[in-house]
Amino acid sequence: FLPSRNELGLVAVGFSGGQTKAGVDAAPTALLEAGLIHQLQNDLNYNVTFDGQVHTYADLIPASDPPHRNMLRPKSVSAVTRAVSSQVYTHAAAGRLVLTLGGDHSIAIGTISGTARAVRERLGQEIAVVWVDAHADINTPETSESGNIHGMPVSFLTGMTRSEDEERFGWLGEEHLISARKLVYIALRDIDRGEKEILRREGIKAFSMHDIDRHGIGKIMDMALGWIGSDTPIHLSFDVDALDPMWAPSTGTPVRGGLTLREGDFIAECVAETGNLIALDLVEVNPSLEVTGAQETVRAGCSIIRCALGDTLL
Ligand code: HAR
Ligand code: MN
Ligand code: MN
Ligand code: MN
Repeated sequence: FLPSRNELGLVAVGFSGGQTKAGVDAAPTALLEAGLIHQLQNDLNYNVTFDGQVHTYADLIPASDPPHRNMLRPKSVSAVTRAVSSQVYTHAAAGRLVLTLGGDHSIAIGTISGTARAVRERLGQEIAVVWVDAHADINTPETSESGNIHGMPVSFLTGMTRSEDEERFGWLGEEHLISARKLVYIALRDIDRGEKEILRREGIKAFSMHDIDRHGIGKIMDMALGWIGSDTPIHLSFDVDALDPMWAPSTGTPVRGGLTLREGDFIAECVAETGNLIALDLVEVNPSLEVTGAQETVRAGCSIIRCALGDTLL
């Protein structure tokens, strides 16, 4: 069931409702205009299945969407991620490696739930998630200081946050969830107080920038992939703000002291080398921030994608 070597499903999600800055919804278009599909087809030999649309899900966004349990725009994010989940599921169930272009990181509620369900159905197995980010995005609605759902996706995906309300993430079932034991963070450096407590309590594997400085990225990847084990399908969720703003300035919540471009590419290459990658998200590129730097960030995003999808130097 692991995706056939050269089949790729592409989902373009032009959605920004998980946070408050306009522009992140324009990222898929910017990445595609940079020639991403050509690179995937011609340089990497993928057969790309793509509906040709940057989805905005306009018909799914309700006219009224008041805050609920401290979440901003809960119905909108719920409806969009539900649709994304089924798009990603369809590609994965058809044996395609799934590449999703965000959008803000709330969309991972959709992407990861989609692959989790497909792998559970086909293999009876749980997926592993490698979450590369300056942030842990594991706030519950109650611990969040911002109310932005892009800071909460992991709490929904691990079942720590649950809802009975179908229109506000109640659609997430057991088949969509992941195990906190099979989640690994890399590049963390801006974690909220409540998140630290959650990470500690749940015993979640996390490699911070401090750990990367201490051991080097090579050793960190050995430890991260060793934790996951060799025969587990991996969903790689890559937030471009994991990179230092020197390399990726055009993003909504930049944090200094991050990965070099090479370290980011290396992480992606190591995941590719396992042969177990089943899905990749590239999120939080915001082309409207840093007028001068947007092309740099877009190029960095394309580079991460190529590396994760198996581009090799030699
Ligand atoms: N922790 C903060 C919050 O919950 C900031 C989250 C920022 N998230 C992203 N995705 N940019 O990683 O609001
Ligand atoms: Mn994130
Ligand atoms: Mn982030
Ligand atoms: Mn903070």
